[in-house]
Amino acid sequence: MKTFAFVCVMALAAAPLASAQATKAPQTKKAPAAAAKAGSAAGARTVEITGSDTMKYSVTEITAKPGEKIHVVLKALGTMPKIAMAHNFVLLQAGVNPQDVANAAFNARATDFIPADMSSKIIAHTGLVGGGETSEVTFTAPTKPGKYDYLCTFPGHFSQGMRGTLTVK
Ligand SMILES: [Cu+2]
Repeated sequence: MKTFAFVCVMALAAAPLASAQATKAPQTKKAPAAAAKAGSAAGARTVEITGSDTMKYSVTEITAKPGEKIHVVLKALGTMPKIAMAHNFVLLQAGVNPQDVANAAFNARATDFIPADMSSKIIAHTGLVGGGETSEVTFTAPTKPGKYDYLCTFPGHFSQGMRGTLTVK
């Protein structure tokens, strides 16, 4: 009984160490490439966002001036295969329910989870990125002050909290 308990304690102690090392290494290695690419959208302010295997954005609040040019660079961290874990950034027009877009996206794998019949509800979106990939989009923030939702439309990610808000003021 005593031996069993000791083994359990050792396993618990080792787990956090291993996961901390695993998440640290890729970030430092690949950061320079993303930064070099971000300079391409002239005159726009760059916002870098990462998406993780835990289905979260690193940035969930963006503030912009009315009509400001914004350049979003989305990078997927993580090691899962793209078919099981990928991310995008989809910015919605004011008043659009992100749940409706997430629901429609479930059946839109052929278009990388961008529902074709919802283009009028979307201000801008990146491509779909798997682990280590980067996609970027430049757009002009709405001129009307207010809050605009953005979300990842990969199935299940919105309900896991992969969403954020662009505030124009
Ligand atoms: Cu996602």
